[in-house]
Amino acid sequence: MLSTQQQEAVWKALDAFNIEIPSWGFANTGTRFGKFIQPAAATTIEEKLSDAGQVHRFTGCCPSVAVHVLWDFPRGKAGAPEVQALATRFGVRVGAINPNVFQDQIYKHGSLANPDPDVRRAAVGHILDYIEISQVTGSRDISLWFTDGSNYPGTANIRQRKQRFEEGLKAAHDKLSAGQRLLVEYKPFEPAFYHTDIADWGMALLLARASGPQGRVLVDTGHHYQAQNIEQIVAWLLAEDMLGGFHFNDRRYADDDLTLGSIDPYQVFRIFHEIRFFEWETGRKADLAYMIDQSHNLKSKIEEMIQTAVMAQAMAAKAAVVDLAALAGYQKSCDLIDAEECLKSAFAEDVRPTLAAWRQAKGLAEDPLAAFRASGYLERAARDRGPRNAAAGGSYA
Ligand code: PSV
Ligand code: MN
Repeated sequence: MLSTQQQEAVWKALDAFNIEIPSWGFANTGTRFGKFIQPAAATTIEEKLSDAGQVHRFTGCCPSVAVHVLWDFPRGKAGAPEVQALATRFGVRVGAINPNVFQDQIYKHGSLANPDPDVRRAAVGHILDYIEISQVTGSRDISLWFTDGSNYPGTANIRQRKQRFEEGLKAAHDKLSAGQRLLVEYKPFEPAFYHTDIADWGMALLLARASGPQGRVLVDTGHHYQAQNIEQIVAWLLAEDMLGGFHFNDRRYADDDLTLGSIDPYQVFRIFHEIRFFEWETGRKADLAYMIDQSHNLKSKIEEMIQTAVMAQAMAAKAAVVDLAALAGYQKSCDLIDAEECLKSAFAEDVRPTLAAWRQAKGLAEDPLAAFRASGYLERAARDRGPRNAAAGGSYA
């Protein structure tokens, strides 16, 4: 049972906590072995934003939607005001803009790191167009993830590729408005299997810094090797003032895109704890974009996104009840068992009653998933979209 003081801390944390949902989480996706089509899956940006609006309506903590330009802006820049208007219609706003410089055939050997200057120019050109879109939609963050890399030793000049990345990212950074940020995401594998140009947080940090003062690192929790200590990376990036935000998901093996906290909720808690500890110790608010990056192959998509948002809130709430003053004291005197118990006891707290009370006070349903299920939205979507999904065999975007 939480004390009154702990309940207040949870309340404050929930008031300040929002998490962005990805448009691609509502579309039919799969693995490289195939896709299982869902009748209610969204196939247009209108449907994706409508679904996202449902997640926000029932959770109250997902007011913005990350978009992938190639998949969500079929008319490119020209369509940006329409997408913006649709988002407003469904009660959400357009969040991070994700340029796509990986699907076009010209990117077979990379984008910003491609040895061919024409391809590099095209990639920079695309990113600049996408930044213009962000300026129409009022999006603050440009999230950059690249597939650049190589599959076989000896086939790429790794140092030259690094330099080309520095040049390309600088060019992108130059186009940002004041207040915008360039978020550089890293991933150690896939689709390149020998080397990925931005393979880890250290490389992303160097490139984000080289891009300019508005460059930051984006940590996707699925983009690490097994057993890597992600909260340590978070703590270091916070200390360097270089953490821009997260792509949250869970994983068992690789970049599995599983529901946040479905495998290791304690890790999510530890990440939130490091952020709160940083804020408490420095007296500074960490300026972070919390985003979900999951695509749901088997589970029902809107329901799964609600599950994720609820899990994120619960972990943020548990992190808010860690007694930081006590913890700092135990750490200082090397009271290992007390320090460990202090952290673990917060994780063990049942925050659900406080979450329910907070929701009720905000005019939200106490159980967002049950309320969504009772709304009949999913059945209506399946009825309306089913024939199209069946005929098209689904579409990735
Ligand atoms: C790549 O695995 C990634 O994490 C990037 O963030 C992409 O934008 C996203 O997934 C969707 O493919
Ligand atoms: Mn990601």
